Amino acid sequence: MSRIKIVLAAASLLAVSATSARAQSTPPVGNHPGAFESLKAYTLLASIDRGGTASPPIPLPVRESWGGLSGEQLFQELHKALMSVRAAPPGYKQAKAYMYSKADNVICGGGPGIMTFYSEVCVRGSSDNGGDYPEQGDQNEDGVVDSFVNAEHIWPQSYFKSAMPMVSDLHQLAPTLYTPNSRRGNVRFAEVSNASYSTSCGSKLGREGFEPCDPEKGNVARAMLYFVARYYDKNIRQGMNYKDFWTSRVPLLLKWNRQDPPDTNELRRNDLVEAFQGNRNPFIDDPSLADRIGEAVLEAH
Ligand SMILES: [Ca+2]
Ligand SMILES: [Ca+2]
Repeated sequence: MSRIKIVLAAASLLAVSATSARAQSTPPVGNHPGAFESLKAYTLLASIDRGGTASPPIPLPVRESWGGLSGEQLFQELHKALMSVRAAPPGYKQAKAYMYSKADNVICGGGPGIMTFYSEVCVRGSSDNGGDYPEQGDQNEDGVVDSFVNAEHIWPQSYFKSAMPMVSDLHQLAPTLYTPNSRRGNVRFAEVSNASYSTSCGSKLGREGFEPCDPEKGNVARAMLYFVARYYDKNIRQGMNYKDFWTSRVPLLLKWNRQDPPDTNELRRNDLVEAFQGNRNPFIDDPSLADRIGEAVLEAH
């Protein structure tokens, strides 16, 4: 489908659904024809809602539909598409500044702020420096009053020795209060039965690993899927047990991807990250891609 057709399709959906969209909380997803246009329409509505005023829509680049592909072939097509981005990726400092002030800056608590990952509490501010976002009291009820927000690498940076471009890839970064970030450390994701540490939204650390709270489970899964699809042939397994950290986790991540589909914030963020670093996370655009690649193929990477 041409760019013009996509824009027109999104615009007509906007016109048709504008009056009813606010009543709906979940965007339509799936691999039926037109799913992508529907997602884009919701994304545009989200940016209008959150900004308070209607801003001109970002021009929509041509997208691949990946129609008909599955398994290893689909995985490799995604890999190729994700690797063809700008020659000079943004540096880590720039990426964090953009994340705090733009990609993850939303209207929360009555003004601009960051909805912190692993806690789901709003820390007010609009600065590009994580040090300017102190927790107000113990907002996330983890027993610590944190004085700043920093960047969580969902695929821990120690496993790729903080190398570029992985370290600054915003599709796998998230703004977190300092303590939940350090408690997650570099442990694997898991379902936790007895928590030794927890936050108010239900993120937990335990013997099994680290469990993000329910509204973040799909976000974590799609960030992990993106990371492996893009970087599986890079040096991302240093000093770790890959079977323990990735292979054994694939069924759980696929479940989390289905359980928590992309919401308007995640769609909005995908657009903003693309505007900054030049590529999207296709697992957010089409959540059916993960199951179409399938457990066995993902485990083999
Ligand atoms: Ca706290
Ligand atoms: Ca979510």
